Amino acid sequence: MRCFWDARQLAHAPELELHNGAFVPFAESPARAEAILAAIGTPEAAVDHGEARLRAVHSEAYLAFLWSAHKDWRAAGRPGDASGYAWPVVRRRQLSLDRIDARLGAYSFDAASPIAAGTWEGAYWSAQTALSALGAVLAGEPAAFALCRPPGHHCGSDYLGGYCYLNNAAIAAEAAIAAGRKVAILDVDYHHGNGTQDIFYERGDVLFASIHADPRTDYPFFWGHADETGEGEGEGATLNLPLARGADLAAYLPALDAALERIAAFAPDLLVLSYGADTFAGDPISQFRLETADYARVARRIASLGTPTLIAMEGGYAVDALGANVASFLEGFA
Ligand code: OKP
Ligand code: ZN
Repeated sequence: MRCFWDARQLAHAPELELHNGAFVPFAESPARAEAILAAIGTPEAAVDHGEARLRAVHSEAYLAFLWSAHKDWRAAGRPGDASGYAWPVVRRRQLSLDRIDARLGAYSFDAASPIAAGTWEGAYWSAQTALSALGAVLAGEPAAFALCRPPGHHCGSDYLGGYCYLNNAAIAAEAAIAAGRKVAILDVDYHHGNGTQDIFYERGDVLFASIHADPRTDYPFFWGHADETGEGEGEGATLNLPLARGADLAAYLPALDAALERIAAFAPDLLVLSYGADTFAGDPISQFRLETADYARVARRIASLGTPTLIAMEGGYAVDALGANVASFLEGFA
């Protein structure tokens, strides 16, 4: 399978994550990409498709914020990575505030996504990697893999969160729609893809289906519940299939079949797959029990749809097993 990647994605290298009052190493590390690269062989370099493709999903104001946030942080005399601490949860409204702390609050929904010096560059090329792999699928490949990192599925049109800054899957989906394709998105990361869901929530022309840990127990908590089915023209075009912690392949496959059945009924001519390997039994921040060999079976079932597919990398934090898990998935798909 053709694989895409750009070394500039490594520029995003946040240092630490504050969690439960203690500093812990940042889980979404450049080492994740290195581990995948070591397992899949030499990928093709991403091609720059420009910033206009980003603006099809993200607001101008959000992109301007993301571009300058770390510089603004430093200009304010602050050390390390930029990270917010105050959020407008109550009566959120449009205010044009200058203070970097206010802007971090306005454009984030959690504190899990620090903005480092190279965050814009890394996120920009992660999105370009998704667009480049999409290009291969639009040109006739049955499937292509985008080694996106940082991931994207928690990020909405005007907010970051969950290690995500630009929504790679949504950006690729919009580009595919612009190329005349009917698009479905399947998200199989352990965590619900709340940003992707939000972007397409009122759209009937894009199906969003997701299998993930029940948000009653797991991040992102506030979205991904089974009763979220879309709104307005999008009513019925969102499908959430939350599973209890501890799910193994036997518990996973019925949900996968339900998602695939819905996708087949929607009859897309292009599938964007948000693939996270954090459903792995050994993942340090997740609680499902898929094994390395299971990814080949999951991938084979998804491939059996026969729909041209862009596979975009999302999470997966067991770095020692990550390469093998991704390779198993890609081999199963092919
Ligand atoms: C990103 B992706 C656990 C903290 C969890 C955020 C998780 C983001 C996951 N110690 N914080 O969906 O893999
Ligand atoms: Zn995840």
